[in-house]
Amino acid sequence: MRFQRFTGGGRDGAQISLAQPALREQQRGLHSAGRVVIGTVQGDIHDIGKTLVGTMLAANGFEVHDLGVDVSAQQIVDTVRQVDADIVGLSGLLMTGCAAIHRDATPPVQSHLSTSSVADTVNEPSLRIMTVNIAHGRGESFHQLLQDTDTTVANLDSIARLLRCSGVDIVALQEADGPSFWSGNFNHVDYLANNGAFSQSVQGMHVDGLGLAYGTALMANLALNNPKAITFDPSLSPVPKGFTVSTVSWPGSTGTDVDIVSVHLDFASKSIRRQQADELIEAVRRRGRPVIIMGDFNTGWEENSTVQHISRALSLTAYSPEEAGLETFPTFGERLDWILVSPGLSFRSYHVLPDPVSDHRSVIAEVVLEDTAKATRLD
Ligand code: B12
Repeated sequence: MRFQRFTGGGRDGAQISLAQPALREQQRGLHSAGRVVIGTVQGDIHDIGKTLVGTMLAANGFEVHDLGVDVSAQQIVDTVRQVDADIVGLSGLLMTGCAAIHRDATPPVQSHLSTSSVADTVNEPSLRIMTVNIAHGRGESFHQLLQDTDTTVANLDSIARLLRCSGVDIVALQEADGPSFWSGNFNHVDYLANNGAFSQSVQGMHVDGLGLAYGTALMANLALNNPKAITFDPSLSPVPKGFTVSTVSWPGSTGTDVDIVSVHLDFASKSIRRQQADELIEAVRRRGRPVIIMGDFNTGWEENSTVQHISRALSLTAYSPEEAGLETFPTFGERLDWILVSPGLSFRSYHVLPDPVSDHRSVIAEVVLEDTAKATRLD
């Protein structure tokens, strides 16, 4: 199946509904020029352009099966088979729908080493960043022990497709496995870097032993300098957590180095989270650079929460912290995954992606260096 991109538009819904009866009248008596299945892809509800196109096709003698909006790949495939369609037309205006369109169209992924370089992947003075808790490759299922390796690989393939489709420069991963008996005995970060087309990766194993290895990681198409992985004081929690940090040179701005952190904080106890946060704050201060901290903070923006504590201590900004609709943990409807940026950096865009890659949803943002001030050092 080939996809073609259309641009343009500019009519409104009222005009379409006025035009439809007349067009249907005109269509009567014509024999079908072909069967068309049309719809707006999953996660997307924009339908003005799609309806306009469907109406014009119907007026020109096509038999149009309009599936409406937020249509899954399976619904499309089923209808194509059912009506024996000649043409499939998919509409999608959201960048986040891109992975849904590609899900069934992308050929099986082969392992390959990325050949991309800083020069050919980053030419804007902004950074496209993403954070995602990949939950040991279990997708939305209950536990990784209960699934076979093929399922783990298929789940990671979905994440790799999302990463390629989103075109991010840097991604922060949490619950990212090294070879572990419960998730196929292979390194998930290496697999995602190869299949998601990242040239660099840094992985911090906060748990390592007894056949299990996992933690936080960064993958990028920029040089990841001064990499370091810190596991929080293990006496704090029976399930060790920590963070991975590296420095990147801001694309297009000589001399601006920024630390990028992928962090995972304790899920069970606020006091443990607070102590882990203090370790993180101290380490970030010691490095002395502007910072972007991304990850699973296991806490929302409520009064005095750990995410607020970190933001305040390091003067970091979160994107619209009180805004509804940016929840990342659907089970409890909570916003647990955050991106915090230093003064001098700001968000050009920020989205929570609908793709069900794990029990968490991924967050994608474009961050720009403000013209007036270079990002502030934390000393
Ligand atoms: C109207 C609109 C809405 C309306 C949609 C109403 C409706 N019933 O469709 C509402 C308010 C609901 C809406 C919601 C949102 N929107 Co909106 N929306 C727009 C807007 C302003 C116009 C789109 C439109 O209808 N254009 C007119 C039609 C006629 O043109 P068209 O869609 O391009 O269609 C033409 C071609 O593309 C082509 N075509 C289209 N489909 C098909 C299919 C086939 C088969 C073919 C052959 C051709 C074809 O032919 C058409 C005729 O020329 C655009 C901005 C813009 N100027 O495009 C943002 C825009 C698309 N929305 C945007 C966003 C982010 C959102 C929200 C996420 C906002 C939010 N935070 O809630 C939500 C999305 C919710 C969801 N899950 O989908 C972004 C998307 C950014 C991105 N690339 O990811 C845009 C680009 C605005 C922006 N600059 O930020 N939106």
